[in-house]
This record gives sequence, structure tokens and C-alpha cells, in this order.
Amino acid sequence: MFPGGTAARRDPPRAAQVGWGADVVPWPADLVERYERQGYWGRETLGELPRRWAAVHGDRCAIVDHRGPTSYAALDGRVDRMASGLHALGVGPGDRVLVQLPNTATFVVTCFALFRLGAMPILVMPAQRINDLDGLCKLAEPVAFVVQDRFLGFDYRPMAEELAKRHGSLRHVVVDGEAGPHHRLEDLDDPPLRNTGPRPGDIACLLLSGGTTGTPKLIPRTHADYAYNARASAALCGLSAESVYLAALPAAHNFTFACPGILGTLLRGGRVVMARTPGGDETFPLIAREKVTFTALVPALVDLWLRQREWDTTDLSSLQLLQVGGARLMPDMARRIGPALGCRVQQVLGMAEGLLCYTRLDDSEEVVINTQGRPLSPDDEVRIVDAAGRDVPPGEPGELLTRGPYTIRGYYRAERHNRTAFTSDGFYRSGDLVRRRADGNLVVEGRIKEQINRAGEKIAVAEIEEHLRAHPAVDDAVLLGVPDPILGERSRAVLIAGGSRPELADLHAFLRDRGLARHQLPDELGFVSSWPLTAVGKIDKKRLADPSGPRVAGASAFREETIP
Ligand code: OOB
Repeated sequence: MFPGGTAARRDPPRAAQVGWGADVVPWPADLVERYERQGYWGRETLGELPRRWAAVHGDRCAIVDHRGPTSYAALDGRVDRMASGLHALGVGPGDRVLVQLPNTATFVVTCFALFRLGAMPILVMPAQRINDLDGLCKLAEPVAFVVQDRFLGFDYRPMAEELAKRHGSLRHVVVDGEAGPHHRLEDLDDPPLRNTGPRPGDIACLLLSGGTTGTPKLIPRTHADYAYNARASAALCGLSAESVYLAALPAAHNFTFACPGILGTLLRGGRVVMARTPGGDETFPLIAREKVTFTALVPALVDLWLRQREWDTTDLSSLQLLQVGGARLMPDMARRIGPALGCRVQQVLGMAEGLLCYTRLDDSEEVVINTQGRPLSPDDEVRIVDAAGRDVPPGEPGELLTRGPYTIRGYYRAERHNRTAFTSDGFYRSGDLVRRRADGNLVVEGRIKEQINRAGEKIAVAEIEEHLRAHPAVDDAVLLGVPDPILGERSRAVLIAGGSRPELADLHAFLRDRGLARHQLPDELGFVSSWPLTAVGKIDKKRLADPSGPRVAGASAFREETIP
């Protein structure tokens, strides 16, 4: 068991979801009672944590970023003052706030300030652009948007202004850096206020789902479930006050934030080191300087790190554990990690919706290399089912369905979609094709959902196809995932264009103008004059994805081939 369990057991169960309204699907009362009784859900809210940490760890360093160190005491103080500053702007309990910040201590301060107020951060990655954010504003009606002025060559302020123009709900833009006419984040600095704060069963934050449709999906995580997610993950990974976590992936991603990531490290009194970019050029010197003990990557980045390691001699000897998840890690690459980086590997099959499967630190090499581990919680329920929803025989592949103490019961404000994304008895349909080995470990075999997993970044196929069809020269369009040795999958747009055929660069410019992010732009382009069809008359995407398929133009390759 883990800390927090005993407190919950002493107290009578509380009605955890009072006041959620129609926006969120609650867990059934008997399970609320069970999860509290088992001690998964404690009494604390996320916003209270920094206060407790400050009392225990005081001047010890909590976070290091490019601006320098922040102690636990300073973190708590900044959280208090920013919460008051936000409150003074009129941000209150239940309000949604878009947060799009790079990996900085400010990111952590902002999240905890909002947790403390009972407002809900919507955690957006820095790479996302106006098309995604526009959809999120429509859906969640945030009252404020917290951004950095500029990051990696992109100025977030004009985008924020455009969003504020389009959405009446968005009353405040708060900028870390040069704020111009907006609120300076540093000025949100009022004397601490004592508010009653949210309850453990309230929604703490809204995470982004990779999605499969044109409409964005938000994942409501409660204080209690998310704290459990991080606490149990930290225990499983053996974290202690000596742990030093490198946040290399975006902090706003669930993996980085809470699996066990930033939250889990701070819960154990460890230190979080923020990398602005995940490449070896920045991260290797940080590992050496800060004596980083563990970090998390997607397979495409592991590949980059391994290549750099062929010539790089930075001292990485402090590194004990590399977590890899977000996309399938091939056994060959998994095997190379230990020798090249001098650390253990942990595979993580995770999803922002909840369920986390981990290989354990004492698992055999065979398990760590060939499987994506098993569920974190004793109360995680996993079913593997066929197309008709029947459990498959042991060892056979099928779709992974799950429910449990940190897996949502429905997306935020998505009543209609929830009817298909969840079973009637509350299992989340992951869209992942998995099989369970006799030892209980899961292996990801593929995917059922219409999503491309490009280096761990999820692309909703239907959404991008709609944008492609909007191009004046395009009559019809499909987007495919094709295997890629580095990215796992890259995206290929195949178009029917009656008149002039657009070039890839033209298409990119067009899609960028529509507010798409870099990773959403097709990597390559092909044309056909009519769709190949399956026996039942659907577009045969398999045939289009075939290497001997249509003429394809990519950044480097160009082949002249046509579908017969
Ligand atoms: C993580 O979360 P999301 O929400 O960005 O993506 C979830 C999806 C899964 O449904 C699966 O399709 C894929 O990403 N995935 C994997 C995987 N881990 C995630 N596919 C194959 N092998 C793996 N190890 O990606 C995420 C969240 C928390 C921790 C780690 C990853």
C-alpha cells in the first residue's frame, strides 16, 4: 500500500462527485466507496500538496529550470501568491484555464495555483496551434489563457489575441515574459488568501486526448484519482527524496506530469529538472550536471539518444531508469538501451484516460524487452475483447477495455461520444489491440482506432482529412499511417485532385494557415484517380498504405507509382 490510504480508511466515504453536473460522468457510488475504503482515493487535494511539502522539505530544491532552482518553500509561496493573483482577476472554482507553457517551474506553479483555487487547467502542449485551441475553447469555455511570450521561434501572443477575439469566455491572457497589453504572470502576486478550496472528488484538471474525431476530447481527472495515479506510480518506480527526474517530454503530457513524472517526484521529496527540448544536446549535459536518476521518453527520442550516444561521451552514470512509452518500443531498441545509456528500462503503456501498465523494476530482462507490462492498480480491470465485445481466449489479441480507480468514466461534455467510447458498464474502449501473456503482461499488437501515432504524438485522422478536403484543388482525401523506422509511423496524405495537383509544401502552407501544428502536417503526399475499395465498398486504406501503392512525394523521397 502507499501513503494516504490510512487517512481515507478512518473517514466515512464522501459523496465525491456532488456538483459535477452533466459535464462529467461520475463513478458509481459503490465504486467511490470502494476506492476510498481501499485507500486509493485520499482526502487531500492537489493544491494542498505544496504546503505539506514545504513544511517537510523547506529549502531543499524542488525544481530546476533554465532560470535556476526553486525550493519547496519557494514553490509553495509562489503557488499561494499566484492563486491570489488569479483570484483577483476573477478566476474561481470550477473555471477552466488554458495553460500552454514549456517545461519551466512556472508551469508547475501555474498548475498548483489553479488546483488550489479549484479552477481546472486545460493542459495544452507548446506544439499545439490555433486549430486545436479553438476547438478546446468552444468545448470548455476557458476564462483565461496562460502562455509564455515566445518559445522555439513561435510567438504565442497573437494566437492568444485571436482566440480571445473569437471566444467571449476568454477574458484574460496571462503571459510569462513580455506581456504587452496582457497580464504579466509575474504580477499575479497577491498576499495569500484562504479559500475553502475544492474537494478530493472534484475535477482537478482536463487532459487532452489524442482523439479519433474532428472534435477535441478533454479528459477530466479528479484530485483524488490523479494523486493516486502519481503516488502509486512513484511507489512502483521506487522513488525517494534522492530521485532526480528529468522532464524531457512536454510537462503537459500525462506521462511527464504524473506517471510518476513531476508530480510523483515531488510527492517523494525528489527534484525535478526541466529540459526545454528533449534532444541529447540539451538533456545529456543536464543529466550530468544535475545527476538525473530517471526520465521518460517516447521510442522516437530513444532512437535519437542512442544515435547520439555513438559518439557522445557525456557522463550519464547517474541515470538509473529510462521509462519508455507512448508508442510501441521494438525489442531491438529496448535491448540497446542498457548498454548505451547504462540504465534499466521500464516499458509503460499509458493513456491520458487513465490506465497505466508498467513493467516492474525487478522483472526479468525478457519481460522488460518484450512486453508493455501490467496494470498499476490491483483494482484496474482489463478486458480483452473481439469485435462483438466478447472476451477473447487467453493469449489471443483483442481490444483492450478498462476501468478502475484512475480511469475516467466519460470525456468532458461529450455525452454522445461517450456512448460509443465507453461500454454501458463503464469500461473505456482504448482502441488498442493487445494480447495478455500467461504471466499477465500485455503486449500491444496494433490499433483499432483511427489514429496515427507519430513519435508518440497522436493524430486524429478524420480531423486532418477534413482539413485536406477543404483545399480548393482537392476533391477527396485520406490520411494514412505508414510504418517509419524512426517515428514509428509517419503520415501520408493520399488525394484525388481533378485539376492541378498541389505540392507537399503548398499543402503544408495551407494547413498551417488553418492553424494545424507541425506534427499534424502530412509527411508525404500521394495521388490516385479513384479509391481502391474493399469487398464491402470501403476505401481500402491498407492498399493505399502499401509501399507499392500510389505515387508518393515526401520531404526526401519521390516515387512514381500508381495504384493499378
Ligand atoms: C500516452 O498517453 P496518450 O493519451 O498520449 O496516448 C495513449 C495511446 C494508447 O491508447 C496507445 O495507443 C498508445 O498511446 N501507447 C502505446 C504505448 N503507450 C501508449 N502504444 C504502444 N506501446 C506503448 N508503450 O501515450 C501515455 C500516457 C501515460 C504514460 C505513457 C504514455
